[in-house]
Amino acid sequence: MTEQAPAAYAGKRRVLSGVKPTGDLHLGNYLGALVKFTRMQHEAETFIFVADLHAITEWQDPAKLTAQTREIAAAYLAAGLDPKIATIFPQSAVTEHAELAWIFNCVARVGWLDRMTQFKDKSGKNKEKASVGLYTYPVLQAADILLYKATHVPVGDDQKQHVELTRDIAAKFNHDFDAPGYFPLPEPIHQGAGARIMSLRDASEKMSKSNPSDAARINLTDDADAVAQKIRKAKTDPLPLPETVDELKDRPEAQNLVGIYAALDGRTSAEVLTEFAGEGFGAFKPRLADLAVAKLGPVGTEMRRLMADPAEIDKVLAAGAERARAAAAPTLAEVKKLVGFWGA
Ligand code: AQP
Repeated sequence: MTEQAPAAYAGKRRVLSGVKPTGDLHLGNYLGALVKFTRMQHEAETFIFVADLHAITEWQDPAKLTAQTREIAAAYLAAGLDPKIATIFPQSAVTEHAELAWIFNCVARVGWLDRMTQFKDKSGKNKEKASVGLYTYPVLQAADILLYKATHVPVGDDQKQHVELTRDIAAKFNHDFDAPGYFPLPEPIHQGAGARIMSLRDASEKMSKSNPSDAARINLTDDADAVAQKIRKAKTDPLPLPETVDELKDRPEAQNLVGIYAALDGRTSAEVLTEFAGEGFGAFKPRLADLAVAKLGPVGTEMRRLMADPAEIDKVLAAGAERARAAAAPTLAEVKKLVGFWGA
């Protein structure tokens, strides 16, 4: 579908994103999400949620879900999100997300969802046993975005397809309910450096909270010793670092570690190689560990301080939920009217 974003939205940037409370936040989440959110809050009206509705597409221990939700909020704040600027809230506290998702379930086509590669990746060989929620979660994502009429969505490589789907749902809704231009067609903002940090144990997989091996990721709450040890044990090859990025192509582990160094230091991989070409991992890894500890240490310390005061985090989440609801409720009311629901 090719509908253009209407002129009414030109210049008004509204950005939305979130992280699932599914376990310990790691370096990939930090570089791929938190650092970018912190920058975004100064460039656009920013809504950042804790994606608890998405989290339960795979079973979460109820006793841990609340704590994990607070942990994500603590990470947002520790990374530099300012609740006076950005709206920070738990997704489930704004029930409009689920209501709009249902309506969008009736707009999206089965064929569209069948093409989503993430479902295939996440459900693996056990597709029959995956939850229905996991299958339709890109529709919930579309509701998250369009509820706030977000114009831009920061995405990693694996999420681009979902923004396309969101655009298709927006265009079909606008068409089916005779409301041209009602929903804007959001644009993906590509993440650039840090878009995909890979596992330290197997560079063909991304670093992920749900990987059962803790050694595969650097958690934001790891202490300096743990960070250094995980980097020391990270899988590598015996060759020295090359002079050009091109020569890293068939060396995924080396490419990953150089990429992590570059993202943490705000440089390109090429610049990092200029400094380290010819050095072995014996020399490179301790330098990477020092850099990781210097960058992540203060974030972990602040997260621990915040997590020791859950009431403070709850205050931020409650205030954010109220602000988010105020933005979301008018959209849902209009949508219900457009759909023709009684009393709307
Ligand atoms: N390895 C990664 N490299 C760069 N960015 C990453 N993100 C996640 N992993 C990496 C970014 O973090 C944000 C939040 O992701 P999420 O928790 O909502 O879902 P996810 O992408 O599925 O993250 P995980 O850690 O892999 O969680 P699990 O294991 O529960 O599925 C997103 O912006 C994502 O791009």
